[in-house]
Amino acid sequence: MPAHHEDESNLDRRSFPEGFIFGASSAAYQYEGAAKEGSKGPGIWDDFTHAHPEKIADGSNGEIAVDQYHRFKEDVHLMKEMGIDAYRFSISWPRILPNGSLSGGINKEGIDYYNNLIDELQSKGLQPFVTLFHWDTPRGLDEQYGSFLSPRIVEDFHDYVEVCFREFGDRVKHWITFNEPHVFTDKGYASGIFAPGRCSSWEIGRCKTGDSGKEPYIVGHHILLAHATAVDLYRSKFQNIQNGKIGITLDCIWMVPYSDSKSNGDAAERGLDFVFGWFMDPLTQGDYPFNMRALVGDRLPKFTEQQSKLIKGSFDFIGLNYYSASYVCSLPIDNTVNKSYNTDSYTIQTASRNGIPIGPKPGTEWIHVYPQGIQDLLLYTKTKYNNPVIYITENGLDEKSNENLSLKEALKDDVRIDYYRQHIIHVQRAISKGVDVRGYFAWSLLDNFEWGSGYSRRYGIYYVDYIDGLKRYPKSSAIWFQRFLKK
Ligand code: BGP
Repeated sequence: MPAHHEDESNLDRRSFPEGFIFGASSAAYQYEGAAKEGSKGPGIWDDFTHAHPEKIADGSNGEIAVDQYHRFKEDVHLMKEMGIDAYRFSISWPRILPNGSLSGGINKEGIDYYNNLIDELQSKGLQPFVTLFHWDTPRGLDEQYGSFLSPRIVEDFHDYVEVCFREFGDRVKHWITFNEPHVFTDKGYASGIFAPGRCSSWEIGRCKTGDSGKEPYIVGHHILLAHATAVDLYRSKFQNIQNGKIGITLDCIWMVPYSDSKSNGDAAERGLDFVFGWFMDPLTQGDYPFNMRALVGDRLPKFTEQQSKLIKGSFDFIGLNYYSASYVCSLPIDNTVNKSYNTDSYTIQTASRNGIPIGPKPGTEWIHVYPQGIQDLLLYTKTKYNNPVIYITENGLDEKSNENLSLKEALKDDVRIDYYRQHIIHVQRAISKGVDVRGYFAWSLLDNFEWGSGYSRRYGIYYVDYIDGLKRYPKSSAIWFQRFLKK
């Protein structure tokens, strides 16, 4: 029987069930660099950062990032030093299939890179948790048919993941098909602030290329179909032999009704449906949430009976990325507003109530610290979605990059320690209330390229010196994790 200590002073890994995994997370475009090396093909983030430097806070890109492509051995060494059990990284689709589909050939150098990384992890006793898609769509597929806007993406994703299962599945026992389809679709196809930067002209991204009222739902639909097809392939051809598990990572901030009124309570439910239920409902029940079907109407694609069957139950585990929480208010239905994913739920989020923030904001942009939210989201998922196996695949806090700080000052991240400690306690409480959480991954191992903010914000447990040769240094949080994990 695992011991469940409620007392924080006893907090260490022994407070968690045996076999519980602690790890750190990353993503290919944010870490690897070597964007034009190793015969990698171009991806939409390579294009977007070059075409729209104004959309990245410091005008930078991930061309070099933190150069994990060349430094993975050193980084695996840091993971070992920190004492984690697992590393979550993503495979860059255009590094495996340079033009996105099998017709362009399989890139042997890409296969070699991930083989070497996986072998290095294994030789140090670390488990790889592999995300197959963390937002870097191959340019070739975008050019050919609009990538995720077309159902043709399903077949190309199928072919790509088959290569991955075949090449790496003997050692990879946890696969994640997609990272955060909600953020990818919302920011890439509704507000247009992330690649591929599509939106209607009135949206914040001010693009004229897309349709913020339709495209996010089409993209979300094709992601679900691609996901379910990948899971079906894994289950029918690989799982018996390779004995791994497969799931998907979803994001959700926790949503607290602004007041006790029924309308704000309903608004919080709707808010959760539009972010989380959008994917969780099809995955568990085979169709979109009622709220979405009612409010989006004909703009929401429909599943055929066969598709619905394929999607329902297409996961062994759910990955959850949790960072923060928000108050939610109801907005009156207004048929004169421009139709957009961003207005369809008739809710508005606000970080404070009567001038009091929902939680402190020690980081830079949007993270209000609300650790109770991770527990609430876990309990909500257990109750509403029939107690799935869950991994927390991301949780973390950023700080502003400040080149005026001395290295010693920059390494002192007590605020991050506090964040991790409080969230880990709430994960533990959720477990003691019966939520089937099997692991916790911190975002992020290293400071890295952040999608909209470049190198101006730092999420790392290890500091990266961008001025002096990308040297890595342990922050106080690395030492804290080390003690927590080794105690
Ligand atoms: C998640 C992504 C990560 C990482 C993190 C920090 O949405 O999966 O890749 O970027 O968020 O996000 P942000 O820069 O929005 O604070």
